[in-house]
Amino acid sequence: MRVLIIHGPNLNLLGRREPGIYGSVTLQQINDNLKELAKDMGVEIKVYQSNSEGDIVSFIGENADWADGIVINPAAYTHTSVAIRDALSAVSLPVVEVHISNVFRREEFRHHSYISPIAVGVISGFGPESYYLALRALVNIIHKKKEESL
Ligand code: CA2
Repeated sequence: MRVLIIHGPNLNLLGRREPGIYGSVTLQQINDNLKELAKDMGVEIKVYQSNSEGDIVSFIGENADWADGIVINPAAYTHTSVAIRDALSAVSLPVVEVHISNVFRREEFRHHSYISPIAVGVISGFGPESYYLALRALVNIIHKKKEESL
């Protein structure tokens, strides 16, 4: 089983800026923990971070054939990007949307997501744990899909 992990803009700053909102764990630490968790579950992951909407769209398109599912924190593009939503829809893979913060406790503009309607689920507000929960949930979904298609 293979999963893409995609981090949107500014998440490379995790642990280094705004620890009050996003905590003190770095993106490198989150990725290391995801790799460890994936290994324990027998899953291969490919991790990608970009500050550019177009590069995220291209990455989704170029890696879809390799993957069985996608965990994505689209960051600010959650609230703005029809292009990322269309790219995710086009590849027909299960998508889990992740947020470190609880977006519903924050400003009104963060309450709307272009991604949620095409995701199988959303995990928001558990800090870095949101990513680990998302990976576990996605792996369960992919297992079920594979069983159903047997
Ligand atoms: O809570 C999340 O994971 C968000 O996706 C993070 C985005 C924000 O725009 C979403 O509404 C919710 C922001 C990511 C920026 O990350 C930073 C990390 C450290 C310092 C500054 C920004």
